[in-house]
Amino acid sequence: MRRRGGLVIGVLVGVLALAVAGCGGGNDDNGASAAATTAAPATTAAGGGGDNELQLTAQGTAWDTTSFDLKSGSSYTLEVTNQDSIEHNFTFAAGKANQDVEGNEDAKVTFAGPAAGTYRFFCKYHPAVMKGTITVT
Ligand SMILES: [Cu+2]
Repeated sequence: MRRRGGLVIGVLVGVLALAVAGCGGGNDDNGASAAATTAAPATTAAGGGGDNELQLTAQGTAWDTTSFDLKSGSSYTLEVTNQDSIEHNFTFAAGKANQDVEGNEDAKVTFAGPAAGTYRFFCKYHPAVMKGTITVT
């Protein structure tokens, strides 16, 4: 009985270890080449193709960039870097973007340029001070 219980626990621990490893938390660079069936969201912005890469950084409860120019109908991937310890958010309603970014983390959000016009973006947690303008042509 006792041995069998130990074995079950051992198996469970093994499964948990696999699950944790599967989440890929960070920078373990073991050269596992064959196993990757899912496309890893690479931290390097090397993805080829049509997406336009944009960058936005939050620091001191402020954005480092307060204006973006987009083309209507083009696809964009915005990487939001949060250098604060508190959570921020990128909301761009016309692009249906609403992305939280935990403290000291970054997140990517994709959206398409809406119809030509001038729009607002902001952090929904600090909209009074973290806001900017998106101009679409
Ligand atoms: Cu904020």
